[in-house]
Amino acid sequence: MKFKIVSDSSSDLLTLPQVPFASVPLHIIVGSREFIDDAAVDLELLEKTLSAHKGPSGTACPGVDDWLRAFGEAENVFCVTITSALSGSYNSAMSAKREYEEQFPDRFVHIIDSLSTGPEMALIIEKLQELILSGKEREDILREITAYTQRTHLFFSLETLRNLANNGRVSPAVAKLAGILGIRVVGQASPQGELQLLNKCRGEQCVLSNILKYLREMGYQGGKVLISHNANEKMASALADSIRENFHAPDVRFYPARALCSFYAEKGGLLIGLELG
Ligand code: X90
Repeated sequence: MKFKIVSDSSSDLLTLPQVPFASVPLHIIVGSREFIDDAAVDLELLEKTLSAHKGPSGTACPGVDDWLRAFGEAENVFCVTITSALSGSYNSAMSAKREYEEQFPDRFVHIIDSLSTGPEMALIIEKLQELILSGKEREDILREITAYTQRTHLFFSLETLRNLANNGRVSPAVAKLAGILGIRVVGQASPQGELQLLNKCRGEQCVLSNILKYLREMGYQGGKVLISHNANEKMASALADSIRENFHAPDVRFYPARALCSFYAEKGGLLIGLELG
């Protein structure tokens, strides 16, 4: 196998139609129960368990062996991880890369720190698939994907930052700013791969018009958009429609997030990955 794409499960992708792909699950721990974010995870049961649970809950990133298993026998691996600013996933993938290349000197692993998550990772992965299918050589793929990651972006709308704050992924000050019932925060992945809040909104219309405004300000011109949501198909679909209409965007898709992003984005959360330029 010449090329393989690997990511952790925060990309929300389980398979790719045309290129060998593996997703390496993160784990969600709720009291004494552990949910593995793979194809078999019961998202409804996770949601029920979380709502009923009063104590702490958390997550764990993949270990080095999990990554090594996913790299498998591939000659060239392109691997995309969740932001290294919020998770150990990237570091663990880097250790796996070192072991893999030491054990098989003729093989190559390139790890991309997405400095983001969810749909922005999915954009990078779909672009990798396209580059591989077009028959390009490894060095060209590497150059083009590096340039591509400079023109993707992630916005989000969240109804609560509780799980992020309880797990130390946002500062208590940021969580406090967002902590009022009925308020949604709109934000983006910062250049350092952290959460950056942009505005607070009461009501869906405010979120939708804010996101359109930020897209315009960024110079978005109708590139591909992927939207993942936690139990909020209605808003995801409304946002997709207005992006299609306002920017004549031909490729705007939405889908439910899987376990890791659902846990942190929480009910009602939306993540929006987009291509600029
Ligand atoms: O290693 C681990 O246990 C995983 C920790 C992941 C923490 C962050 C997950 C964020 C999920 C929330 C909104 C989008 C934030 C984007 C900032 C880059 C989604």
